[in-house]
Amino acid sequence: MTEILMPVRLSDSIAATLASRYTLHRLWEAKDQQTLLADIAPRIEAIVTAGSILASGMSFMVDAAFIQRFPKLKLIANHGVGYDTIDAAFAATRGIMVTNTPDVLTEETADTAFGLVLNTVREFPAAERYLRAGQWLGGPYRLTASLRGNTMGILGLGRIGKAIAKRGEAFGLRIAYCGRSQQADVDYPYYATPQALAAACDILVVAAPGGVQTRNIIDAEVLKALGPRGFLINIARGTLVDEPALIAALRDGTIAGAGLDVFAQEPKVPDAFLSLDNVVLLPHVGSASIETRQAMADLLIANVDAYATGGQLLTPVAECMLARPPEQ
Ligand code: 8YV
Repeated sequence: MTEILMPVRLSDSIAATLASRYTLHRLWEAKDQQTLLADIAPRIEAIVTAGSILASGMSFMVDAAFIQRFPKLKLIANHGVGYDTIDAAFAATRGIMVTNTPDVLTEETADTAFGLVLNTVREFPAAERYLRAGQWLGGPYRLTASLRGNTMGILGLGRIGKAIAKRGEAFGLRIAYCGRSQQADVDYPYYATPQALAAACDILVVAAPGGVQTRNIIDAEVLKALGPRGFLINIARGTLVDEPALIAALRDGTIAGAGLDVFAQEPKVPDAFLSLDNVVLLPHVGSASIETRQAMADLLIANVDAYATGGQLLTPVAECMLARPPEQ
């Protein structure tokens, strides 16, 4: 029977389904993880993991050194669209396929992004705190910025970025974007750098993949370009934002506010954010609805089943598509 390693805890129903079909090893439960790994590594054919951990805390890196411990490894199935914790390029060179869960979470994540936009610009969470604290009795909540007529800059105009853009248009925002390259079939104005995009927009939404290539690309210079009436929204990965620079920019008014669903070291959130009023903070709930998480789980399991039955993987990541030998 196919042996699968689950290094981190995913939902209990994912583990139960996999355990009913395969031999599943739950690494996070082992008292001595190294001994378990040494024992099972020669037999493991698939690793099932997640970019950001649902229940057990810190991220688990499926890097080159880890991958090399498994001589029979053929599949790394990721729960989530972002797979920055997996060295997919290295896996591809070894003929190991990596799958993720795109599309099924696009609309949910875009909804979350737009919820953050509204909450950040119109200050709804702060206004609610004001009401609950009984302060309304002393006078109305202060007036906020408005959405309409502003420009929303999207860093990373992929599937999720485009779904956010669609929502932005419905709310009367102009859209602009920045990405690795200009897209021929997209009419929105394109900016070649995050700084140029920040200078041209009022609300900068980060929707690009994490990983070494995008680490800290939202730095002090980008925040300065966004300016004192600008807002930063991040629903991608915390690693794209230089957090100390963002904290400084929120403190000294370099930007007006921020809405964050993701952080550099989840689930740890820098204390400085908690004491700031001009930032809205969410605990990485971008895709976290019952329906969407079920769809993600179904797709993850379908990829594992496809591998185990010799079928075609549903959603291999780009690195593996390129490395795949031509079809016979
Ligand atoms: C999940 C995500 O929180 O898809 C992603 O990349 O960040 C989220 O949908 C995460 O992957 C949970 O496993």
